[in-house]
Amino acid sequence: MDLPCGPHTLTFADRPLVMGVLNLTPDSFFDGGRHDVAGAATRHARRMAAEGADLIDVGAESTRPGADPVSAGDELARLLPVLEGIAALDLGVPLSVDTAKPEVADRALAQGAHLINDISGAGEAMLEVAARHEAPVIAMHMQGEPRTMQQEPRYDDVVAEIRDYLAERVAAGRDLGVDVLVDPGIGFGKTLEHNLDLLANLRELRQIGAPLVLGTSRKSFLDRLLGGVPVEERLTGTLAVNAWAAALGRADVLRVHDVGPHRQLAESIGALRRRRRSSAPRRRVLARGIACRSRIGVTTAERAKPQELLVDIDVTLTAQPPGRRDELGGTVDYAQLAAIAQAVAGRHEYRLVETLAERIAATVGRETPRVSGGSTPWSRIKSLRVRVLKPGAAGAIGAAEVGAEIDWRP
Ligand code: HH2
Repeated sequence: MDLPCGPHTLTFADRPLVMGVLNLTPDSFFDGGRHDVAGAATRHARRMAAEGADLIDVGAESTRPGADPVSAGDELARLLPVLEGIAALDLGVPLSVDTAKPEVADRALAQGAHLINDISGAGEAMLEVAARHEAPVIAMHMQGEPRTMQQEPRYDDVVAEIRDYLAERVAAGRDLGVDVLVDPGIGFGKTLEHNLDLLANLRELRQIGAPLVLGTSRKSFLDRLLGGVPVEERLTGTLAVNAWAAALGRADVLRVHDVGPHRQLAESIGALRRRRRSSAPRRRVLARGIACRSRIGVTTAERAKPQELLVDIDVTLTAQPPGRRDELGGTVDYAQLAAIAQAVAGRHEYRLVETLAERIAATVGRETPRVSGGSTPWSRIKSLRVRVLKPGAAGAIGAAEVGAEIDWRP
């Protein structure tokens, strides 16, 4: 997917993009005071571009827990000279402005920034600024405000609440023709457990259908997770969490202080993803139309005697290691798939076809039927689809097919 971003294009393909952090603040939790004079800031921007940053995020207000707000005037006084300096370097990299103030975003976009990064979720005024400049926006979730956000954050279901909130911001952006990227806001009004729940369930946030941005870099949840690690020593933890998030959670943009190591991480993930795609076509073993008999139905009368069912089982297998293409150990036995379906159908009474489908799937998953002779099985079941059809019931209501289908994962 390509996202226009001023004269640049953000391409979301095999690897996550690396967004380098440039804080022009005296008080940011990691790089505060290091780049708060214009010369140091532009040098750091150039270094990050050379190390492989895909974007540079320039911020002039610290949002660390407990930070005091900064006026728009002070924020602009820090930002504008640096944006001008970096724009003059022509680094070939889009610049984002990390601000929650629409008036600051407006001036920054006019001065050469290309997208907005708003930790306050990109409200209507911010979306209007973005629309006017035809700039994309990162909408980040935060509970509360930086000064107080870590005092007892609460959620009923942190993943669902944040997914719904971000989906709503994407919809609001779409109404104005603005491309919105989403960010769950790690550490912004979240306990360690909230952060871990979000990181472990990023795919649920991806269902929103917008590019997913993630900022874990050297944050204090790593200190708590790892049992006391100062900010200077959190690079390894950051890399581990970001590798997980990009490889398994499919995070699209990693917002980081350490660009070089993250570009290596991103390239490694990209190479592995391409390799897996080229070397491992998806394999499915099918056993369809398996004739089964079962006492099944909602009413007692229906369950009084067995009825004919047709069961389809589609087994998706894990990738084959190179050089192990035609080996019996790498597949499942479709004769055994049929035998399992018939045994599970005949063993009990069921009221619902989906219950039977689930039982068949769980049994196939547990017993992983191997082809005899495949003495050292190395392949695993990645997922299963089981469909149970009731031909008799379909005929009675004038339908071609009735039944249920479930997707199952180990
Ligand atoms: N985190 C920080 C600031 N901006 N923006 C997005 N989209 N996502 C984040 O997770 C995020 C963010 C906080 O980190 P940092 O800028 O390094 O610190 P400080 O706020 O103290 O300047």
